[in-house]
Amino acid sequence: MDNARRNFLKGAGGAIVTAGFVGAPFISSQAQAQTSMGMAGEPTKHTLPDLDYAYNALEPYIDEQTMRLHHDKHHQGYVNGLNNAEEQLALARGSGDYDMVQHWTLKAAFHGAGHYLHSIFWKVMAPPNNGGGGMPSGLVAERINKDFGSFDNFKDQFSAASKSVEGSGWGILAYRPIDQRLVIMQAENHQKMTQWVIAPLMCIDVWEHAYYLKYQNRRGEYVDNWWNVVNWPQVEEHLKLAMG
Ligand code: MN3
Repeated sequence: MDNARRNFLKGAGGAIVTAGFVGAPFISSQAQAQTSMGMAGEPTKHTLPDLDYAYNALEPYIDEQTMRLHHDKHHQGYVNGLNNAEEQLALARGSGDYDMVQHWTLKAAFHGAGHYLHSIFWKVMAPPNNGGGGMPSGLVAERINKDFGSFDNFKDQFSAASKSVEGSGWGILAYRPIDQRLVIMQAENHQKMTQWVIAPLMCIDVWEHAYYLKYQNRRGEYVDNWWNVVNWPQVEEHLKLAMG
C-alpha cells in the first residue's frame, strides 16, 4: 500500500463511521482520551443516554416492558458494539492490518448509526398529553407546510415510509442543508440508504423489537399510534440546530 493511502486511512479517524450524521450536532458522546500503545487515534467513549421520562410514561402507546428492553438491552448493545468497534478500528489502524480496518469500519457504521438514531428516537418522544402528540407549531410547522404542502400530507408520507421499510429499519425526517429543505427517508437496518449530507431530526424505529410485544405483526397500528407521543418542541430544537 502506498503512503498516501496509508495516511488517508490513518487520518480518517471517526469521519468514516459517522458520515451521514455529521450534521446532527445534538447527538453528544462523552469524549475521553483512551490512547494506548498500538492505537491510531483516540476512540470516543460512547455512553447510553438516560430517558427524559419513566419507562411507562409512553403508555398506552408504547408499553413499559418494550421500553425497558429496548433502551436497556438493545440500545446498550449498540453502544457497546460501537465502543468495541472503534477501539478495534484504532488498533487495526495502528497495526496496519487494513482488512481489519474495513471489517471494523462496517461494524462501527452499523452500531454507530444504531446508537445515534436511538438517541434521537428517545428525545423526540414525550408522554401523551404531557409534551407528546398534537401538531407541530412554529418553525417546524412552517417548514413542513413549505416542503410537503400540509401537515396531513407530511404525516401520511412519513407514516407510509415508516410502514413500508423492508425488514428492520427506520422512518426518518431529516434536514438537507444543500437545498435547505426537509426530506423523508427510510433506513434499512440503521445505516443503509442515507443521503450523506442530511441531519436526522426525528425518527421512528420500526424494527420488530420496537413494537412486537404489544403490537405483534401490526406495524401499521404502532406507526399510527406513535404520533400520540411525538415531542414536537424537541423536533424544532433539532431543526434549529441543523439549520445553524
Ligand atoms: Mn431499536
